[in-house]
Amino acid sequence: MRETEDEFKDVIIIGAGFAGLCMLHRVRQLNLSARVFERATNVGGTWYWNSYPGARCDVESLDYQFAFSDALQRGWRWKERFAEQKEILAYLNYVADSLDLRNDIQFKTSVEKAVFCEDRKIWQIVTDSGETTNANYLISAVGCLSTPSMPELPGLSSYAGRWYHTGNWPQQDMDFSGLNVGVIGTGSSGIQIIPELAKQAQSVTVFQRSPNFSVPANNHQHTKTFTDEYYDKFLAKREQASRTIYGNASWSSYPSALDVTDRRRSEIYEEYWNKGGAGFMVSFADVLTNPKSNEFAADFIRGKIDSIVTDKALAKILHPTDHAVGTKRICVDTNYYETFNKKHVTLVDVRQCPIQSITKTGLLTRENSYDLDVMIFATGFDAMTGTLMRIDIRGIGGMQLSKKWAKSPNNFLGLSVAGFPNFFVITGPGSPSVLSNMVLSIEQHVEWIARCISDVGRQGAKCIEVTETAEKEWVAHVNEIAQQTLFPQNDSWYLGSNIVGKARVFMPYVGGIGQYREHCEKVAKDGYTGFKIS
Ligand code: N01
Repeated sequence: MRETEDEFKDVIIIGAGFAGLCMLHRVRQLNLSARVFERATNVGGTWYWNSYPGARCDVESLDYQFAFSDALQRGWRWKERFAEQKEILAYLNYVADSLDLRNDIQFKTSVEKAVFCEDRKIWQIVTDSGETTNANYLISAVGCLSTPSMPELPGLSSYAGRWYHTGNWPQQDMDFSGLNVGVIGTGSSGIQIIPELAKQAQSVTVFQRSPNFSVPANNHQHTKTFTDEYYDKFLAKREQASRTIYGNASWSSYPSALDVTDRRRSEIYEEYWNKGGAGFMVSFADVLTNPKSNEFAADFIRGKIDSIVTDKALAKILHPTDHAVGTKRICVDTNYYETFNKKHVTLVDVRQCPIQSITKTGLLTRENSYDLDVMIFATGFDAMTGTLMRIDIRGIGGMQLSKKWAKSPNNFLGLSVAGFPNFFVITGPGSPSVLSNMVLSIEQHVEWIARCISDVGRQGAKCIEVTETAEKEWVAHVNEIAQQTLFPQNDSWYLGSNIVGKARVFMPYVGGIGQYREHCEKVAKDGYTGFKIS
């Protein structure tokens, strides 16, 4: 297509999950034209693709929603404390319909390439259909966990059964009754799907490489009175939450696990365990910074595994021992450990007995072969950068983002990248993102970007780009804070170490969303310090 025929928009947004929908709405409020490109057939992002049985959010439903519209908030009622995937997807459809967003979203369309044209200061965006659109601004709303990671196991193409990845689940409901099912992977996705499969399947064989720490969700239905009362205080709570570390107003911590008696410590862990949810991680303020405090928490969870799983040898295999609690994201489950008391559920320790290959009928480890009708890969994601690095994004001088980020995903505030003008990343590496209530972080980023675009326009300028110096200083700050915690000490997807060949860099900002927000506010208030505006 000739350039003159290309369509022009003020803003192109990639992705129609929470971030893309929110950004589109905000851009429209600025009276700018926008288009969202979305590879799925509908809105939802991660909540569209992760539709496996048991998929649920580990942030409480009442906090996992937008705060920017009172009408939107009051028009929706969450059923449960932790919403299941179907309900979150319904919520996002409700948002898209209520705000009439669909006519600016182009579904079944992937962005393949985006090139910054230096002379005209615009982005030229090419989709998988070959269509080209020009835009002043390019905004990534691709999410942090949107590119599934498949292990390289020989023989998969010869397998006669069905196989699925939890992060790319078919949209229709599936019935596993009477089937022998194998699950590879015991992170959050595996831990959620295994109990659900065990309710249906004839047998479930779990292939575990590393055990994970998991705490009970203690999920329950909301009463109308509770929800009404909560909504009355919703905005005040959100404001309070945005000044905390993880974005949860109802989480509070005891100071240090080392300052209390053994008995008192156990009582406190018990209190958090019974409350349910990831709040267990903040039982004491130093769980993620002091190895001794962390080990107390780890011992408590291992003790719980022993008390739940009746076969003591099996309980031992489920004990996580290779990482500090929370340095891999803690899992939140419903009857995960209990499921291993069922006779038709088998645990295979593939660290002891590695998987050798997939066969025509199932899976072969060093010691056994397993006949499986269905194989489920709950093997995670190329997180935080994987999706963007697969798009051919080229900035100044034709520099490719994937090359720039090959050794480290350098950025400023997790929002902007030197050499890539007029390009913003919502909840990118270098921001709190996955270590916070994601919806809260998304809204904060969307608001910041909208204000920035509007301020640049008001100055009569066309282009905003972060400087190398500001980027370097931010990366140093993010690393310095991470080093004060236990996070960088253990392999995890936070560090990219689950992906072969990926640079090992701790990606999220752990200074807390309160402190992070202050950084962002200051930059904007001081006239976008660290940026060149032209
Ligand atoms: O992925 P993971 P996930 N052979 O990377 C194993 C979010 N999420 O999809 O640890 C055998 O955590 C791997 O083993 P190991 C949440 O943020 C949220 O479960 O590498 N095993 C590990 O056990 C979460 O943290 C919810 O040794 C192999 C597993 O696969 C993030 O998504 C729900 C293997 C991968 O675990 C990712 O979770 C679900 C191999 N070759 C997900 N390769 C909520 O509740 C990998 N594994 C909101």
